[in-house]
Amino acid sequence: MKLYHCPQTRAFRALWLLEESGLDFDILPVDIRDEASRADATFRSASPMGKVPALIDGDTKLWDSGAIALHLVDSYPQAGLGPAVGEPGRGSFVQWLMFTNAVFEPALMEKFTNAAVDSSRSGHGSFPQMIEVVENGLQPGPWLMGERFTAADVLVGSSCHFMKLFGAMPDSPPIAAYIERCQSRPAFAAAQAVEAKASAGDE
Ligand SMILES: N[C@@H](CCC(=O)N[C@@H](CS)C(=O)NCC(=O)O)C(=O)O
Repeated sequence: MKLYHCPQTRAFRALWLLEESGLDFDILPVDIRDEASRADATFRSASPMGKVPALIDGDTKLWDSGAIALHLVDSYPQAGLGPAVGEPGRGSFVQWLMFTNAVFEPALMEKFTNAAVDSSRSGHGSFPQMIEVVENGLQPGPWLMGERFTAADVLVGSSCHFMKLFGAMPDSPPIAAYIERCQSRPAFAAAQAVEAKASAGDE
């Protein structure tokens, strides 16, 4: 597998997930802050919107972190990234897997832009609603799927981590503790080490 990656972007999620999986992968660096790099034809054939992360797995090209997560869970069950089709908890897992890109991120954007939303019309509801749902989802915890850490925690956990990093964190002890649990995972640290090397131009 090959991962198009750029440090300090949403590509971190895919990197963390691959580190959790134990699967082999190579990194293809792309600088999304540089138009020439973003316009590269080979990159664009893997990522039509010129965004990262993008993953190439054989003939399959994926260019959204949620899609990448679902693909890894289903194609590599041995990696144990989430319940397989037919296993208990699969439905609830898929719900959480979709939550980041469908609800969390649009709600965070609402917060960043101070946009006034009609929560009954916006698909994501509102920022406070989103936070409440995450807090409830973490009961009883420690992870969204209870005792089992899954790819859904990589997506939601990385969004919580970025929310804190960008100063949009509400006063939420359960989410603060969840971020700390995510950050203490060896795969999270491994992904951060890769990002640090990449930022130093050594990817
Ligand atoms: N829904 C996508 C969003 C990816 C995305 O927006 N990535 C940003 C970096 S955080 C990007 O590549 N932006 C480059 C651009 O659009 O110019 C995912 O989660 O994979």
